[in-house]
Amino acid sequence: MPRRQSKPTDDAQPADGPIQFLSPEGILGPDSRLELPPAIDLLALYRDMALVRRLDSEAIALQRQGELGLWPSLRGQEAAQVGAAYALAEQDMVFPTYREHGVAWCRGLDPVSLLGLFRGSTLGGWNPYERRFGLYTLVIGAQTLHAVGYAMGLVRDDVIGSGDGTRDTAVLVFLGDGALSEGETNEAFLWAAAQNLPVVFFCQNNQWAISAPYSVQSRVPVAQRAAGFGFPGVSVDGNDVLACLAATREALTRARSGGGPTLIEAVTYRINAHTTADDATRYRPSAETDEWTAKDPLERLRLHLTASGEGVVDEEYFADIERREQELAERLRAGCRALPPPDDASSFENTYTDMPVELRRQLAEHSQYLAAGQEIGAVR
Ligand SMILES: Cc1ncc(C[n+]2csc(CCOP(=O)(O)OP(=O)(O)O)c2C)c(N)n1
Repeated sequence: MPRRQSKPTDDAQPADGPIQFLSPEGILGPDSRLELPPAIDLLALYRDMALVRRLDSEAIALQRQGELGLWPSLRGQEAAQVGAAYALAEQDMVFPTYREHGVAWCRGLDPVSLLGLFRGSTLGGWNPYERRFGLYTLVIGAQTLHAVGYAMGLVRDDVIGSGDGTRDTAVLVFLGDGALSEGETNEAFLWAAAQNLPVVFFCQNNQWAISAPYSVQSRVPVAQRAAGFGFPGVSVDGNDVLACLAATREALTRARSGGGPTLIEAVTYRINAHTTADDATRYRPSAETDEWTAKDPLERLRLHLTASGEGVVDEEYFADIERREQELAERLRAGCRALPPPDDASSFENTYTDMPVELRRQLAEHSQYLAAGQEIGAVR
């Protein structure tokens, strides 16, 4: 049977396109559908997007040098991630995929710890409770159910709806457009709606699930799916850090106050290949990439900061960012090479609370095997 190449139907498109405050030309304007929160620190947003971009390019370089096995690049998605992260309260809990390096950065994770999984030196890399940022999930869609389960816990702990901004808690879970085709994600949506859970689903629609475009996965735009489950869906320009921040802040505020779930679609683009192991030129037209490169999230904020005439940035500001980027790059290079080798037993030990007899036997066998290998190595 031929594969159906259906496009989302025209009448299913949002009337005015995704919510946008900051145009690709760097022009800031209102959007009647959403309030722009006051007192947003534009300089901090730009600084973090720039540092996250450098983190990403440095990790790619480390992969090319053989220091990492793989790296999923976030280039092009900095505004979506930094904007969403700036909307979080300290007590909120985040469930990421494997590409949320920008959110991790804003949550204050040690950036070197992001490299461990991709170097093969750890199965996780950080304590999810220290920064309230879960471990990376490679199983597409799995984290949506983890998030919903966690949100059920928040309801039972009675930490929503009190009106106390330092106590009420929400969950922010990240997913890609491809994850919408997983059963888990649809179960998570259904359950979040049925239980009115304090969870915000933040979908970065970067247009591609490896080589599968969104158009072959769905007949309706991402944000419209929420209506079928019975909660709000909103589409924002994912390359506009302000739209991402404002929409996520509104959704998280509603969730914390007991207003239930929201699906945010951040319309963006994955500029690089899916991972460093993938060749995007095999399936993606370069004109499409060029078109999205012109909508770059950093460039539009830079244009705004330099052309607004407000005198908010001078050369020293950019020089300072450049200095910080260099420091970060050195820290990543040295930190990556210093990561300890993997603990041989950890994949056995971290599977069950009480290790079953059979697994214990397998661990003993594995340890013997490794010990024998080390002896051979010693003889040589
Ligand atoms: C359950 C499951 N099925 C398939 C895969 C293989 N896989 C890895 S990434 C990916 C595409 C994911 O696309 P999307 O959800 O849009 O996220 P993106 O990588 O674009 O951020 C697939 C199918 C997987 N990791 N897990």
